[in-house]
Amino acid sequence: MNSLAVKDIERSSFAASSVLVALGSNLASAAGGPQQTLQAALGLMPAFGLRVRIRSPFYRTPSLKEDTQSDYVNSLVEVETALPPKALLALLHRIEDQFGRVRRDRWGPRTLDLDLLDYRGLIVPAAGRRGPEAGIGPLPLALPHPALAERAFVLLPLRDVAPGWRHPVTGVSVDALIRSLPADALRGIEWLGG
Ligand code: PH2
Ligand code: MG
Ligand code: MG
Repeated sequence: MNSLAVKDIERSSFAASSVLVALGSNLASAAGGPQQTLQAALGLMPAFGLRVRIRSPFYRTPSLKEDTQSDYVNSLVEVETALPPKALLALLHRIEDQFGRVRRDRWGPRTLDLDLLDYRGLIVPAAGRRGPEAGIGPLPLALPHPALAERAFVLLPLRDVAPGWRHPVTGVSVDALIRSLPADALRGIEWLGG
């Protein structure tokens, strides 16, 4: 009989091929407020060789780390790129810089944050420079993004863009990750559309 072995089915569900980038902003930039900043960053991506294939709606989300900080606007895109992951991460940092990103402290408010969440299912463990000693500069490449599974502001737009997505390390689906968030994790999140 011509059927797939279970191990092949498992492998095929892990065979992620997309490159996913999360966008966030909670400070105005020269382009305008947070949502306009995200729009402008998306508009600039093709000039940097990044083709945006799918974009999620925008969400207004309470700041995760500091309830004294302004709300964020978050979104998420699937991009097409010929760049390898380290070069892509460096490019994302350059685009952040173009929007006046200033790094004063690790969790400070930001004009533009572009996080590489998943690069075709590749696994690159987080090495060095994390935690309190990490300083305030950009962190080295880690894939998938280490905090992705706990963040409603990433998981909701991720489900919009890639509903069949599974965590490359655990195999847990994006739906199951959303369901296992703490009860209050979705509180205050507003769907902005767009
Ligand atoms: N990004 C952070 C810290 N906290 N909170 C929300 N709601 N959205 C973010 O994008 C975000 C955050 C660090 O990058
Ligand atoms: Mg970042
Ligand atoms: Mg971030």
